[in-house]
Amino acid sequence: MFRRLRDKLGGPQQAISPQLAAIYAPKLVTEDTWSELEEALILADCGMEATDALVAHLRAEAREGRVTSGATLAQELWREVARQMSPEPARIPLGGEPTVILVIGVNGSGKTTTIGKLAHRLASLGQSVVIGAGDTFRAAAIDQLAVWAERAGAQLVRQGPGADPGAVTYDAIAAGKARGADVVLVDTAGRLQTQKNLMEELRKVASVAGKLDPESPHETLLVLDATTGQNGISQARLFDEAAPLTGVVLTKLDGIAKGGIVLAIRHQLGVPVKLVGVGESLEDLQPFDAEAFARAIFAPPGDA
Ligand SMILES: Nc1nc2c(ncn2[C@@H]2O[C@H](COP(=O)(O)OP(=O)(O)OP(=O)(O)O)[C@@H](O)[C@H]2O)c(=O)[nH]1
Ligand SMILES: [Mg+2]
Repeated sequence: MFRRLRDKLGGPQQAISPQLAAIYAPKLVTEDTWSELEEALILADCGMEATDALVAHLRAEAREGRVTSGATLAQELWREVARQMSPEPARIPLGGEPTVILVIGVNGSGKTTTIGKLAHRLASLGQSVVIGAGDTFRAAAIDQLAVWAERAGAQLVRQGPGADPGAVTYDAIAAGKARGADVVLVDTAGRLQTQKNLMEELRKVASVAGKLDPESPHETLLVLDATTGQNGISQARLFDEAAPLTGVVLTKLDGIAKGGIVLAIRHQLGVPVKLVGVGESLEDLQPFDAEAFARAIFAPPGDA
């Protein structure tokens, strides 16, 4: 993933932000370095809490004489990010009969694309996949999913536009059970975390998913656009209230040298990143690798 992400970012020199690059350049770490670092981390969407924790850690390292130059600072920074991001492996266990994965998030974050890529990935691992077209809001959404399902060789369970998303979810899980599928992926309509009635609808979808199997949904993945910024925290918090999250999928990581938002989410909500999207094609979904992520976003180019 690291190489692909770096490639996608258009070359190693563009992988980290110019602000971080400037801090890594000087030979000596001075008092100014800390405020510059703080600013660079905020600009990378790390959020105040994670930023404070990182800066405090690095200052302590400096006091111990382990961080003296821009180069040692860079090393310590990306390694600490990797450490913070990897307390547990980001797995999606596939033990359910079938394993039900609910995919949620705001409009345009990449839910449907992620489902297509995930179906493809699972199918290539020999898993049989059913996809539930739970975004019944627009006819085009169902058609878009049908294209992805066909490409991935997955079965699609759909109803007409305007159908009850809970009913589609129920049907998809029932079909998955009847057909002995390994995984059921449920797409949902995009919604703002502040739209109370739509969040209530999501709560219902999650509870309907539990009717055929109390363990279901086994996974509830919040799809988050890496360019979202600090609104991602509010998204994670409010979606989690409607349908308790088991993980985050960070999409569009190919577009920017940001992504610190996952650090903020990990720090403030304890939700792990499980997958990352690094492009629009079928192969562009990768399991989250804390070290690769930390290197790609925080390590200086020479450190690759
Ligand atoms: N560059 C890039 N684009 C992505 C990625 N994931 C999704 N996209 C693009 O983002 C746009 C929206 O993706 P969708 O999958 O339709 O998003 P959605 O969350 O299903 O949107 P709604 O159903 O309208 O809420 C599309 O143009 C995708 O190709 C990614 O990892 N990288
Ligand atoms: Mg969609």
